[in-house]
Amino acid sequence: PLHQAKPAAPVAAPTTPAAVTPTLTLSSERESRVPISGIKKVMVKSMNAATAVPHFGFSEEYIMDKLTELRNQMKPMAEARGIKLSYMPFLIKATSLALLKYPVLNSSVSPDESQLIYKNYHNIGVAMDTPQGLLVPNIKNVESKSIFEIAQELNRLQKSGIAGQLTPSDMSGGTFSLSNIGTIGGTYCSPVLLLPEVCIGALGKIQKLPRFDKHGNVIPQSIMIISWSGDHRVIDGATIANFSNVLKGYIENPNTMLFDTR
Ligand code: CAO
Repeated sequence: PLHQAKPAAPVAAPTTPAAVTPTLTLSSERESRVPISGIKKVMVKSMNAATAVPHFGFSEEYIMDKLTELRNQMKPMAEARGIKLSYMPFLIKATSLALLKYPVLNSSVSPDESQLIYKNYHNIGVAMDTPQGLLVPNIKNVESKSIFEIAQELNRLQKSGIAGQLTPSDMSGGTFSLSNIGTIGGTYCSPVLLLPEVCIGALGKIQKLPRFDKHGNVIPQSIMIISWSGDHRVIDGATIANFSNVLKGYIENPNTMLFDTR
């Protein structure tokens, strides 16, 4: 599950978790109780709120061969500039470009459910597994950032997350979220909305799988599945499917991003 952490104060330095550490031997105590506090308490609240919203699910395969090749080519260049380049910056940019065509996915529903609020900025949240728990800082104004600038910001947020130094500003104002569960493992997922956002995507792990080419031959392809959840009060299946098709175009032919990137 996801939650939008909006703590009033910056996240404190990592605390020693009171949680039970996995061991191969069971404690002699029959049960033990651990308080649900801090970030975990925020998660309880935001996830409870999300259950009030009907979620619509949609999954698609995205062929990653060309993006893998491009990333492999650019990774050393980014490294020479002191930046680690994963797939995420490309996927975040591609998402923003697709959002330009389907802006309703970057909107939110007003609290009284009488209006849709379109956001003319793409603050894309990235779910992070941090020592404090699951946090979702966002990259501000992705629509006007280059892929390199997105990578720089993602590196900064990742380092801050590990150091327990993400700020309220890093974590507030998100308009859309991506969760790369594939870094840990797994293919399909059923992500929970981070209200008031109306769409979230969970990225599965990239796998080499057999698929048919247009001549009917079996070929190996690098495939990633993205599972989307949308707020079905205001987002219909066709909108997510159309958005996904545009995104698929950018991911599967990443050079086409050059046309539309500012
Ligand atoms: N499939 C296969 N490989 C992947 C991958 C995927 N989906 N995503 C990333 N990788 C690769 C990266 O390219 C990188 O490879 P190299 O070492 O060759 O460069 C390596 O895995 C490690 O990537 P990373 O984790 O450092 O960086 P990232 O930008 O891909 O992801 C972040 C950043 C913050 C999203 C990730 O570290 C993380 O925390 N993921 C967990 C998110 C999570 O908990 N989601 C669940 C939310 S719901 O409860």
